[in-house]
Amino acid sequence: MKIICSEENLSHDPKYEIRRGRKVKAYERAIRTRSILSEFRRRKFGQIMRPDDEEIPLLEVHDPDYLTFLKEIHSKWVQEKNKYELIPYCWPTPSTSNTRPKSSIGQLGFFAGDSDTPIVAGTWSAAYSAASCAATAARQITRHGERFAFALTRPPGHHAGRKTYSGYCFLNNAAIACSQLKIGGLKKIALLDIDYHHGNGSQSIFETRSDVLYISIHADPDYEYPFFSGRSHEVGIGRGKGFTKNYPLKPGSKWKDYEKALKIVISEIEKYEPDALVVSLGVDTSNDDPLGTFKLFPDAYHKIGALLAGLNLRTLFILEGGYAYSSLGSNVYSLLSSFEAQTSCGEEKGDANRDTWVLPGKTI
Ligand code: OKP
Ligand code: ZN
Repeated sequence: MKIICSEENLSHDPKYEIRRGRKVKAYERAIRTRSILSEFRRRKFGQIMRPDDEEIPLLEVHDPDYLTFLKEIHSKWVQEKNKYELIPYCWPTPSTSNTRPKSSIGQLGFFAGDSDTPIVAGTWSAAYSAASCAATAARQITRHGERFAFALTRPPGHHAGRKTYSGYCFLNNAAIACSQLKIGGLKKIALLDIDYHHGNGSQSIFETRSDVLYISIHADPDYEYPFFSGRSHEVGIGRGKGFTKNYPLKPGSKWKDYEKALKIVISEIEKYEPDALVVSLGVDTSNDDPLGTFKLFPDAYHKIGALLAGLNLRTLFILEGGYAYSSLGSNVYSLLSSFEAQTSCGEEKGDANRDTWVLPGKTI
């Protein structure tokens, strides 16, 4: 399997966040990439490649003013003589105006959905490179005859909306992959989100459209982030009605509950008859994840890979969450390797390149 990853992702490595009133180490850190790559290396899994430098369909997914904000906010912050990470603390509410303030600290509240997503000097280049990995992975499918690929994207993307950053996400990598697949000539895409958290950004980007089916299994927003999105009655808007589907599960859900939802979701995808599947792949559903409460054990990821393989669709895996650094790599590996072993989509490619695991230049 082709793995698309850029070392630029390491330049986004925030220090802290607040959890229930306490300052803790940030969860979404560069160590996540190392955890995954070192497991792949150990297993001699996949061929790693850097993103190409072709254009990314950023404007298909994001607002131009938001992109300019993301690109420039850190240098503005430094010009204003600030030294530390950018964390918002004040938001517009339904009873205030929603005018974009001039100062950078004010603008954070204008564009941010939460206070857990610090911006650092390298955030833009990391987010841009992740988006580029997602677009490159899509082109591997539409142009280079690959049947599946894994974009090792960080920062993740599924909480990023058209003009909102939130939940550790800045650019919506999965949505960018969907757009790139469409540019490449595919007509209908199923976007399956199996991260522990609901992909509110992805849903908001696609909820008015019928050419991308957004379907998600996640923790019930009554109890978990993002709290204001992901309920089962959210089914899409206008022409998109029926093309958003949400399967919230109670906190503490076990494999049996998860499997039931996954089987339903898989049959929904079959019914849609998409030209490709994009998987927002979060493994924060793992029993040992510090942010999740689901009780999935390592064998679950093997089973999920096999169930997805049964769809026999061209499939793009985009990394989202997963914060148990010691099991993160092996859970991602289990899912992808079991998918690859069991999909009959792409069989003709065989094992020819199995043993080559090369990253040109610097090793990550
Ligand atoms: C991102 B992804 C409290 C921890 C919760 C928000 C969760 C973001 C999850 N500081 N922060 O979907 O894995
Ligand atoms: Zn998550």
